[in-house]
Amino acid sequence: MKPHDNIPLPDYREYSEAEMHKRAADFLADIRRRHTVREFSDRPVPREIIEDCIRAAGTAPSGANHQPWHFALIGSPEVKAKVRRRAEQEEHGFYDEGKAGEEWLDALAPLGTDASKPYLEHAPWLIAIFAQRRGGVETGMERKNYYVSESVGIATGFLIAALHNAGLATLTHTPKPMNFLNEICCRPDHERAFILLVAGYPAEGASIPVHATIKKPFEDIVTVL
Ligand code: IYR
Repeated sequence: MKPHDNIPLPDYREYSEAEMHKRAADFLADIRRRHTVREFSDRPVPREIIEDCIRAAGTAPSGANHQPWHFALIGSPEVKAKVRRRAEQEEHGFYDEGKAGEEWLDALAPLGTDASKPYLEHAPWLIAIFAQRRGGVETGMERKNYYVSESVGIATGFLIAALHNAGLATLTHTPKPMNFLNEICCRPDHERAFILLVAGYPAEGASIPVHATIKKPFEDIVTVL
């Protein structure tokens, strides 16, 4: 075993039980207002806001603290246009050329989605999230990473919550396959495109599918032992 150093837990804050009840309820009320949006305004959003949200994502727990993620922040209209063109190509194969299969298309029908993805150009920011198969606690290391999907999934959750907290709408977009993002974002082969996150203001009059508002009752998602 290698020696390890510890430091006293920094920054922990204990709340009274009353405060805890209020904070838990307030967070619930706030996160309940988050909805995935597919109609975005082209109103600009300052880059520093998105960058702070990515900093928040970067604090997520990860396997062996290797932080196996990379966030490619895309604001350039030319790059967004490229992403849209390549994503729509893949989505065309998915929706219109049989790649999805009947069961998948049937599951998506209540969302009303199709191969057209104008928001990839309209929204001010796209964040291509990459999962690193190899890396380490410092950039440039070549060690094996662990629990990569779990770690990047948690970081993505932090990012979505941070963007919502900042007042921005998000969409998790996953064209299949997504490896064109490696090429466009100049990311190496040992990184796998995980999710393409769209972030910005919702378009005026934006709507969401009724299907997306159906949330499982608490009793169905929890077992208390
Ligand atoms: N990537 C496609 C299809 C799609 C798949 C799932 I699973 C969704 O929850 C939503 C869409 C698209 O973005 O249209």
